[in-house]
Amino acid sequence: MHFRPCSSLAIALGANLGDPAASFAAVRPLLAAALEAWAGAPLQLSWSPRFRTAPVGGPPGQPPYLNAVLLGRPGAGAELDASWPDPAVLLGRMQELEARFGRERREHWGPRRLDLDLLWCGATACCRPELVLPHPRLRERAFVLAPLATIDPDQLLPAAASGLPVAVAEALASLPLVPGEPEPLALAGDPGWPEGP
Ligand code: PH2
Ligand code: MG
Ligand code: MG
Repeated sequence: MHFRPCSSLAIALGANLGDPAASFAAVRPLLAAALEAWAGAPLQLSWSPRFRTAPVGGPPGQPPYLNAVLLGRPGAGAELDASWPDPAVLLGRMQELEARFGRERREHWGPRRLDLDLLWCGATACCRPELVLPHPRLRERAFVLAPLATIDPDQLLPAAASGLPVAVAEALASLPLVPGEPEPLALAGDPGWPEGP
C-alpha cells in the first residue's frame, strides 16, 4: 500500500475529555460520510489504531489524549492525481462534527472532546488564518506520526516549506525523546474501532 501525498488526504483525530473512545467510534461513520459527500466520489479510507498519547502543550494536568489518523485516497477507478474540492469546505464539515460532539474553544491547546485536523489535502498548499496546509506541525508530532506510521511507514509527508519530502517513519525516528514523557501507545481494537496494533 502506498499513498502519495499528491493524491491522498489525511485527517488527525484527537480527544481527551468526555469519553474519547465513544466519541471516536461515533464520529467515524459521520466523518467517512462527510468526506465522501465532499469528495463527490467513493474513497478508499484507512484508519490507524487508536493511540494513548501524552498531552503536548496546553495547561498542565490534562488527561492523556486518544489520537488516531485517517488516510483517504480516491477509490478504485477514480483519477489517481485527483484534484480535491476546496479544503475549506471540508474544514467546515469537520468543524460541524467537532461542535456536534461538544467541542468548546476556550483556550489554545486546551483539553477537548473532539479535535479533527486536516493534515494535508492532495498537493494543496494554503495559508489562511483558519487553515494552513500542509499542517505546519505535522513533522513534530509523535501523536500524529505514530498512528500514520502504522498505516504506511513509507508514506511521504508533503514537503515543508523549508525541506525535502520525508517518510513518516523517518520523521518519527528523528523526533527527540522527551525525558519522562511516555511514547504513544497503540491500543487494542474493539467493535467501535477494529484497528489494533
Ligand atoms: N492536540 C493539541 C495539543 N496537544 N497533544 C496530544 N497528545 N494529542 C493531541 O491531539 C493534541 C495535543 C492541539 O490540537
Ligand atoms: Mg489539533
Ligand atoms: Mg484542531
